[in-house]
Amino acid sequence: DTPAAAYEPSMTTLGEIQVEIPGRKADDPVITDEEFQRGAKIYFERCAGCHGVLRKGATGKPLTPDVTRALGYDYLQNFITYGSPAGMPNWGTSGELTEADVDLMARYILMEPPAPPEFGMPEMKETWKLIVAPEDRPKEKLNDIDIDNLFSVTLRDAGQIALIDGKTYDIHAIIDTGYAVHISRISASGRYLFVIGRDAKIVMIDLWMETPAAVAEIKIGTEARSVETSKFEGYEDKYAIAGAYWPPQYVIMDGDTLEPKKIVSTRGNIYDEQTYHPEPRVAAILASHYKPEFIVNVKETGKIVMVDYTDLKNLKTTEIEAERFLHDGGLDSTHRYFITAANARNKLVVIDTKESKLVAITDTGGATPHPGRGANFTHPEFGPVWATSHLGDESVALIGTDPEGHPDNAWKIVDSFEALGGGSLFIKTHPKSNHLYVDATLNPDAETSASVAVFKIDEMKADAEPEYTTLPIGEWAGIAEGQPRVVQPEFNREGTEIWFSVWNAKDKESAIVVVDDKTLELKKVIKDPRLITPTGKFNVFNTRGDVY
Ligand code: DHE
Repeated sequence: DTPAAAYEPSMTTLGEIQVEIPGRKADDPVITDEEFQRGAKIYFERCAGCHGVLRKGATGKPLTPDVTRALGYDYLQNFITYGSPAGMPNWGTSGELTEADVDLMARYILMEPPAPPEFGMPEMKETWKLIVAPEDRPKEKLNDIDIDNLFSVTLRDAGQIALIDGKTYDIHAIIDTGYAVHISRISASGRYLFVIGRDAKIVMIDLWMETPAAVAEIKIGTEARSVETSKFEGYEDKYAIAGAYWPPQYVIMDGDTLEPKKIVSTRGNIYDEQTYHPEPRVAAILASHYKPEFIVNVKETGKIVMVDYTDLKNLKTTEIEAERFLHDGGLDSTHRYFITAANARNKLVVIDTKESKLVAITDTGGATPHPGRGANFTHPEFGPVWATSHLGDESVALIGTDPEGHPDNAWKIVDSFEALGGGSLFIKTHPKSNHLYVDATLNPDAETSASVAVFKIDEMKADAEPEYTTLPIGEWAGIAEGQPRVVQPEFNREGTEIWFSVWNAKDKESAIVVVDDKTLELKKVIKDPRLITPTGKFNVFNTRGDVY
């Protein structure tokens, strides 16, 4: 029962395709039914995230048959095998796909992409399970876990999360969630944890139970990445929202039960060209602290939609023209401004969540900004800034975020400097920390991808490139086998320790490495056979309060 099983391939175009494939006679079928099914599954699991379900392209290039047939089988087979410096993984030489699968995929993408089915209210209702009704849940917290200092750790390939104690490092629970779990978000009260998998399954976990466990679940599509809950005063824990890659839509659900209330399609016209796009995927979603609104990034059409959740029947949305390929982002330290990356356009977009208006669109000067939620700190000379690192190069860019105190710097890139190398996914600091941490997870060099750069904030200067210390996190983890990558720094509740995932292959040992923020010394290596492929870590307090 894989998510790809939902994809009903359409075989109608097969007879029309003329492509020369080495080793095949002209009248051999290009692909068999069985191969097509397998190709659809591999495409969903490995390729759709970047190239889109309909292969129209986003982070990755378009792969519609007009493009792929012009490139031809040999080119595609080579490209899938060896990858490219622009970010295409080397699926063949890394061993992640066999030679036979590379051959299959090169043939598969010559075909018309199968249009996966829609997923509306009947389908959602069918998958919705209220496991424990609100009236049957605990009336008070039944465990002695310090919930605010709990970490929800994604165990990506196990389809689970681990709840790890921020003080004792004990694993309180391992909970089954969706396929290729992506992120966790926490309700405003801190009681409910929402986890979403790539298969668009959301699992809602009650942290008050004696042993925290799932109380509701639902599937909101066939592919998704984002989930969030209402945070505005008076609406705490009232609604949850999730955004799907397929079908392109967002869904507002009851915050207590996950009952779907309202589905809104994001299909529409691209903001600048004003031409129709059939697959505008929903990327990051944040909850406004200033208004009863959700902030929804719509990737391919380049729009940020402010969704007012006070009246779902007469839904008011404000559609902001931003930039194409919106991906991830976070709030500034005052929580008033939302700063988000239009990654394939090398831009940051700034939204004022108090006025629900565009403030600025700024070029970062780097290639493919990828901030996660970003990092807020006060630069000694530039004042309050928000930082992003980049997937496509080694640079870190700082954008001024204080229009009142430092108007000349506001929404401008005030500084840019080098960290370890390209392939960075996440950057992090904490209001109590003097350190800025930058990973290099996808860097091709094994040592670099297993290390983290740390900058001292109080030593940063306007006219000098800051120096950094390299922490050999992977080495500290003491893992003998595989090529573990270090990913996503996350602080504990007090802001005294920072946690890193050491992300290895599914069948190899992984770990979480905890570093003392003051001394930059190793504090703890958390290892457990159940910690399979840890990626994201979400501290309950920092996540619900947007502390980063
Ligand atoms: Fe993510 C956040 C999409 C690959 C780990 N990822 C996000 C968000 C989006 C997204 C839209 C923002 C959610 C929000 O804030 O509401 N990620 C995608 C992709 O489309 C992409 C590029 C390819 C794919 O097929 O999924 C992708 N992401 C990855 C990974 O390879 C990572 C490292 C491991 C994995 O799980 O697949 C990964 N993504 C994460 C993490 C976050 C995230 C840990 C949350 C960061 C945070 O601090 O909030």
